[in-house]
Amino acid sequence: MSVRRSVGRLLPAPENFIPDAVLEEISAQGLDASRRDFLRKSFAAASATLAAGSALAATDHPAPDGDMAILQPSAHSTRLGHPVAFTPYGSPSKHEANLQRRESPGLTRKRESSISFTPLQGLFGIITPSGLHFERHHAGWHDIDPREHRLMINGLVSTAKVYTMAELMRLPSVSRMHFIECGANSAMDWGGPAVPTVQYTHGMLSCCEFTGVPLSLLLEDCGIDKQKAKWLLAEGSDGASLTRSIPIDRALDDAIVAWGMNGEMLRPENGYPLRLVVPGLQGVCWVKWLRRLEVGDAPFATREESTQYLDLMPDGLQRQYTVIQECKSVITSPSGGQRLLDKGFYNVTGLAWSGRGKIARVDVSVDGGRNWKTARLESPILPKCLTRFNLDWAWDGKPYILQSRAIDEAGHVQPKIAELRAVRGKRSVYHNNAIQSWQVSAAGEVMNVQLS
Ligand SMILES: Nc1nc2c(c(=O)[nH]1)N[C@H]1C(S)=C(S)[C@@H](COP(=O)(O)O)O[C@H]1N2
Ligand SMILES: [Mo]
Repeated sequence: MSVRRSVGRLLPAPENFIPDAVLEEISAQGLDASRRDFLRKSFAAASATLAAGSALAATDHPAPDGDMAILQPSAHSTRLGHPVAFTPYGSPSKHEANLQRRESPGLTRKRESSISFTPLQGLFGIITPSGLHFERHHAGWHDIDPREHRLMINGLVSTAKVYTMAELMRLPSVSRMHFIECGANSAMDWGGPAVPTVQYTHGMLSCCEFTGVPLSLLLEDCGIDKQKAKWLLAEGSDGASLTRSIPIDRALDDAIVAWGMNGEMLRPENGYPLRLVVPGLQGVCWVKWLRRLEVGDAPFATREESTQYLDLMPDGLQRQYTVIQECKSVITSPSGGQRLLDKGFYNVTGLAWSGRGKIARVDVSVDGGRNWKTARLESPILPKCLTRFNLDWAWDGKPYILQSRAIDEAGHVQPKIAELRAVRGKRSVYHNNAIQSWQVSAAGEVMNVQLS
């Protein structure tokens, strides 16, 4: 088995396995032998309990050598804290400042036509906090006045209509959790491992609860011609006038014309005040700052589907209109750029998703795909939504290669990178849903690698 490592060319500050503040504390305590010992012993205890069948019990163990400092009141427990509504709109703790959307250096020439990646390595569960949702703009973002925003529906309908935001928000709404993944997610790794962390390998991926009116309701309201309608054009009101053709069966299924994200109005970067939510379809179809929908009988062959977002096949032909994001998963921790602090228990955790429905199973391998164990899927398990998986693991200090492999309810199995390249070649850009490999060295360092 030959292994290609990431060159680490784009290495940012290391994305640590545990929050920075805690890590700093551990290194600050480096000379404090009793504290260091406590950490060691609790990790060792955790791995011992793991062998006995219960991995979690170890967290209740008191510090074996005693840590008397905890019995002294700390400064903040002897005085008043900040008043309520001190920050009328709350922000994360100052100790979490390292958890950020980040740009990949050198990826694009202009920041208005660029990408910022979600820090998947630092998130729990399945929901992406709104401020950490990845961003992909073709011509920058605007903060549009909702009172002036309009949505037009025209084309193969009996009555073309223009809706104000107030009119849309009076209609019966739905709220659903879905992932959004840019078709170019993991693109940098097509030719070989290129970027160091999961933020860059998989961070064009987010998952939120979206609220809005079902698109089918609006199309019915305008009297869609169901005989002739085959495609829908969605147009954004940014400088890119981004337009994309959506197959009508997808549009009439679970698509939402959305104003809400994670319980509040969309963030401006993500399309405020209105965006199209097309579950399971690649990100470019989720048109932001949505201003127009046109019903047609053929695809519209816009820029974003005739010169961009094409799959270059090994025979040199371009494949068009591949919209569905196929079954995929990734271990988010331990992941590239992190370091295992010591031998003992680790919760191997990650995310799985499929544009075709629910996740049925996730397998995890620690030996580069020779042996697989079925991971625990945590609830909720929803269609076209991220699913969190976990697997108990006791690290014995030897080198390993960690992988996850997702299977969806339609029976699709996430492919190996070699299998994907055999069909799609090495020069593709979009729709890389290959199994990700993270190499753990004997020193505990985790690196992006590919197996051939
Ligand atoms: N109007 C408009 N809509 C757009 C884009 C854009 O640049 N303009 N980018 C698209 C692309 S390529 C992706 S991946 C998603 C990204 O959505 P996000 O920025 O909310 O993550 O929006 C899509 N919708
Ligand atoms: Mo995208």
